[in-house]
Amino acid sequence: MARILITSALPYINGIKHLGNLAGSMLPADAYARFQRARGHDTLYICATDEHGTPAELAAAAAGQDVATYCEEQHVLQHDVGRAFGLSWDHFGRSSSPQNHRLTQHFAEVLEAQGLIEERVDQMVYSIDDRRFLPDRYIEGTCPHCGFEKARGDQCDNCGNLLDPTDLKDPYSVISGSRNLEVRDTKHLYLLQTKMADRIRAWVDGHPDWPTLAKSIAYKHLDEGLIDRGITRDLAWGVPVTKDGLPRPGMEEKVFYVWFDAPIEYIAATQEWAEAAPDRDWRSWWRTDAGADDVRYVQFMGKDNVAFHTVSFPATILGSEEPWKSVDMLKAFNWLNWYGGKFSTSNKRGVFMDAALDILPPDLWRWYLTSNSPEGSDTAFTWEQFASAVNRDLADVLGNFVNRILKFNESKFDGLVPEGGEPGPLEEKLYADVAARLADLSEQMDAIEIRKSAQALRALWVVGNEYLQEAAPWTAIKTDRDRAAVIVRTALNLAALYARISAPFIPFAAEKIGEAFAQAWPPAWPTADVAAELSTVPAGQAVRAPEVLFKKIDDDMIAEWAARFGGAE
Ligand code: B3M
Ligand code: ZN
Repeated sequence: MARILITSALPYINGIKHLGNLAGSMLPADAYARFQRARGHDTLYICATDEHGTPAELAAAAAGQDVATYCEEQHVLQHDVGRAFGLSWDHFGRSSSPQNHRLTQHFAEVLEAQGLIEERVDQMVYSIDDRRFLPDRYIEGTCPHCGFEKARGDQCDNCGNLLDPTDLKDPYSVISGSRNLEVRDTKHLYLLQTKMADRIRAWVDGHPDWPTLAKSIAYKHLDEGLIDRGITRDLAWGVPVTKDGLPRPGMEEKVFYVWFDAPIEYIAATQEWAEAAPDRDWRSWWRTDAGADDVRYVQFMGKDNVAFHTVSFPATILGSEEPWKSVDMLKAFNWLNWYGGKFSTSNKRGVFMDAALDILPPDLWRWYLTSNSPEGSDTAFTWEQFASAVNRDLADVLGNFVNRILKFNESKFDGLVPEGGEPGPLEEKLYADVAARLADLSEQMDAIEIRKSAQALRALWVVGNEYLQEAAPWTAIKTDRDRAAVIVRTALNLAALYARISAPFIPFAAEKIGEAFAQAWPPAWPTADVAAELSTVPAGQAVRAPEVLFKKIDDDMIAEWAARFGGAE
């Protein structure tokens, strides 16, 4: 039994996330976690809301709430909608937790002791009209690298370069639009990443098995040369800056930069998880001096978060010289776009997690978003593709197979798994087909190839339909009841197997199918002995067809949703 630690990028607190966020981090992480648990591995899937920074403060102000109350409410909303999507987090924490405050302050103090943090008098952009220093994200301007005119103070979304706000040309305040900005002196802490460049490169070199997307982003930043990063901000909401456990003189009004504390929350959230029950040990997951050496740590994130996880966060943990576990496999995703443009909260473009569940069950979205995972390149959501994934894969292939065999069994064998007969050549061929495709599915899941895994799963569903078509129990029943019994028994067992192997992707429908066959739940992943796996539902057992598993999507529904959510223009 292996131990597998999984984290997905922490959803930011300012509102329910859209389907693109889900597709590029939490959903694939969940499918992977479910798969590894089914295989019997000791699996811990940790996520949390990322709650600090200016966007949280401003969103709270816009909602007319104080920021702590706002975050508390939004955390519950995100938690609940995530659960409703079937996200099987072992813990969904909060970066504003006391654990994260303590750990963030600990890292800063240790890094300073290692000579990797220093105080610098900094020039920060002050907005005279807004009467405040402007944090990175609230300054936009022209990117010095590529000329993009809406580059943010922390990063250019066009060329991906990390930025400092003072790098921007022709900057303006995002809050007021004012260009009445001036640069003022203010003292901040800097993380000396320049001193860490060689170590971080050596560490990245040690991970040749990362997907190209993750490696190329990491090396791009290393090749361009790391810069020292300011890790404090002039804000009230966040982790206060300390020295020796007390407010740091001269920095009483400052907090750590949200990107400094957010990844630390992966660890702190594990502490939150551990503190909720006596038999849980966070150290064995995160400290290599306490057993974490044999943990395989897998991170899931969108490509815009890769730099922070391959440069900034490693600088924090490696720089501490303490025995922390670092990531083994970094799975990065491209964008899921909305009809070629971006999802946009402010312009109400695209579908958000809560609205998605208002109109359709979670499995339909889960299937579309995994079978069309933005892995190799950006992917565009369209209602037509979505309907096709639902209708052709779920309804016509899986749903049809399960429904057909259960209904046939009800009408011909009174809903009891039929007895009699011996498997023949068609069954032998089926075992071989299923074994080969099951091996493929397991291999793709292990490799975290989400699209290929979905394809392999679909191929397994197709095998069942082909088997039924060829074996034709409706013909056999007229002349040879024993032969019909073998076919029906085999097909029923195949449906039960589908429940088990489909659970990582479509856990709700899978469980419904599993219930029809009284399968132990959550299910164990099948072994390679397919003949044995296809005789676990014994003759004589009563099985009952579930309600319609997947309702089809028709053109009227698409027209209605296209009007409601925007789309092709
Ligand atoms: N919250 C994602 C974002 O808002 C960010 C991920 C943090 S992972 C430690 O872009
Ligand atoms: Zn740029």
